[in-house]
Amino acid sequence: MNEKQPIPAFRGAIFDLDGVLVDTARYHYLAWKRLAAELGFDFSEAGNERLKGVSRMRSLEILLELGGRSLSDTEKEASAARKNAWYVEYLNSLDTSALLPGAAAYLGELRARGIRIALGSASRNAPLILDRLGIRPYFDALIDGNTVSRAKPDPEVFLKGAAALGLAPADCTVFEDSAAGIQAAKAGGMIAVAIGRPEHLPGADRYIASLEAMLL
Ligand code: B16
Ligand code: MG
Repeated sequence: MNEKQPIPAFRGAIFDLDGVLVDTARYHYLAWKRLAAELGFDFSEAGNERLKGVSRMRSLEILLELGGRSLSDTEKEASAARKNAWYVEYLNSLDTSALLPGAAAYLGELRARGIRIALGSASRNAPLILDRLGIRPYFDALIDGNTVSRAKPDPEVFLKGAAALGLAPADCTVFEDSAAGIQAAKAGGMIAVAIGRPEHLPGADRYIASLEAMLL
């Protein structure tokens, strides 16, 4: 992977959370697996890959599809709430070891350079996660699952991020680990840096293995 492809200078950075700054996929997996077990089927780690970057309700629908089950809307609401309660319980053991390589150092470096920073995540638990990891003070704006109505690949989350930073989309770089997120960033007119490989995340302006590659 060529990690040194140049990208244009930018004034704002917008970060996805899970898979970019922090690894909470394991906790999501354990909570979904517990729900699947209650519903009478097994849920594999391979299945969990399909839930990354996807909203809570859409994740539940994919899980039910994989298990060959269907639930009423009311049952779905209750199941999603149960999964989330377990997930939040697991988050109690979250500590700075869950921060991905280079994440805290790069946030610090951007702040020192006067770059404005926003979060652009699908997670409704984003504020809790940022607080537990002690990285909330780095952010000028938080846009998350509580503030957006349209899921990625719709660009809403990143357009709101740029607006909250007082910047034009073209002045912002988005850091993302999901294909839908890369599509959303490009649809919004932003520079997109993918954490991952081109074959999984087509259309980005640069590919890196982790934020460590961004450090000066
Ligand atoms: P919650 P991101 C996403 O976060 C996760 O990748 C995805 O697995 C999860 O279902 C989604 O947030 C919603 O999370 O249930 O906590 O609201 O990658 O957009 O930061
Ligand atoms: Mg993500």
